[in-house]
Amino acid sequence: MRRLNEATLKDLPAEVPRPGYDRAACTVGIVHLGIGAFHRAHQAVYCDERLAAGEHDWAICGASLRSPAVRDQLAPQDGLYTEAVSGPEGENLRVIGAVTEVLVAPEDPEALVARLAAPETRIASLTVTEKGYCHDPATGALQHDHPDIRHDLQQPERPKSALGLLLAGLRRRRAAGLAPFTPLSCDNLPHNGATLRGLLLELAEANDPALARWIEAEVPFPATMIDRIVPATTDADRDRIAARLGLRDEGAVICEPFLQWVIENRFAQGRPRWEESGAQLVDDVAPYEEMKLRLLNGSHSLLAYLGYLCGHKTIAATMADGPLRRLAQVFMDREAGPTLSMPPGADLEGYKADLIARFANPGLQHRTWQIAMDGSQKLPQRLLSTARDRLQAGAPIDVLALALAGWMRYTGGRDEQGQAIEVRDPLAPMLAEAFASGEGNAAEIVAGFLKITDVFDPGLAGDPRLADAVSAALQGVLKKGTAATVKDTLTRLEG
Ligand code: CS2
Repeated sequence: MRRLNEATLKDLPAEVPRPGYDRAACTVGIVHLGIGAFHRAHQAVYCDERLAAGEHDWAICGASLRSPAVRDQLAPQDGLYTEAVSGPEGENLRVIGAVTEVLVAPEDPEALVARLAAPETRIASLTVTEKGYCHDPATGALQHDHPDIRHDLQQPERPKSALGLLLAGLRRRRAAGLAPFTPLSCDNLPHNGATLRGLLLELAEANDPALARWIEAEVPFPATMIDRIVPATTDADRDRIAARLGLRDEGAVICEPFLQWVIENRFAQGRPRWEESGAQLVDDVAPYEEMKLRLLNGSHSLLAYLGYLCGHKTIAATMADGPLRRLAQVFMDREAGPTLSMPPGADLEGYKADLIARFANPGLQHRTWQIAMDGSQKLPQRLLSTARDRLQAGAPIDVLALALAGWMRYTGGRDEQGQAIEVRDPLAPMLAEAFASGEGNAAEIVAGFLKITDVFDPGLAGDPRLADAVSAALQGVLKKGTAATVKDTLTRLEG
């Protein structure tokens, strides 16, 4: 079957929308680090609309920091790919044209640094996931002993990490007398703009203090809250889409209808008019981000670990399991919701109801295994900050404790049938060791996990209320199994 590309665009079925603008006349204004499915289904969709509206100087150069896979998918397609919006009523396809170039950093770091330093580049955005920041998730400090950071300190002109790449681009702009680009973190981290700023300054301080002073004075780091559920695309998805397009698309992305982007309005050299495509430009992103991290991502992690252990492959299947669906609701109503300082005018009840419906979306095959990945990097902001606030208020944490017990049981590496779990996490060996060394004793296992300072700060780790609640939940999971413990917890909390 022929590939989707500029030459075959005209052969698409008439009902599939496609870029109606002259892509060849567009120039790159944004370099995006981490061109995975999420970026292609989120920021690139907003940019596609702005290009269509005539803002021609905001096309995207996407960069992969590790594998050439996305470049190999998109290069033969001239950067074109399908956004497949999948909901209860079916799937709508649309071809996106905002990505006009894809680079692979490890193949040619110089090409990427040069792109970052080009005068037309005014924004450098990132979706590199939590672990891509090379920081300690519990404290937020830069990991100076991270192999990529060590490399970037020695070879700042041929960087590997996202931080090193941004710094190299900024260094070259400063040397050339150019204004900086605006670094725009689009990852699920608390205070993502300030976090990125702190880490970049720490890295700059280590080998170029004058650059650090320039960044402090000249570079804004707006915070963002990003939201759209975008599961990894499968071969079955690609085959289904090819059958509808009549063209093969190796770069297609599958996503839900929901789309939200809240951005702090602080840019060094302008930005596309994203607000005309539905983005919210605000002065303070923090309440939006907290609401999303604690309710959406917190529930997601809870459902992923407990759902996986109950034998469910996807979040939709987990939501079809009555007690687990109920537990997500109780988690939001009783434990996470009350800790939030809500954004102005937000409707908490409506937001939670929408989340339940979004998780249950039968059009998405979002694997529990995918969300379970990198828990050590995710849980501090998704569950542990909530637990800290609850404990400070003297409030109970039964559901949070059960979610943490599920994570510990999962990262132990065997499911309830004794089958190996492929645990993906930068700390996987440490987590497996904490589980194994407890020798089946819940309190010992929990004590082993609480010693992992990358995840648990000393205040939380030393709070006996946390240790006791998680030990009690884990005891249930180990003795009775996850499904029975979920039911017992609900009975205890709700009668
Ligand atoms: C998910 C997120 O994989 C995960 O950990 O919780 O990717 C989630 O789907 C997005 O943040 C939704 O905006």
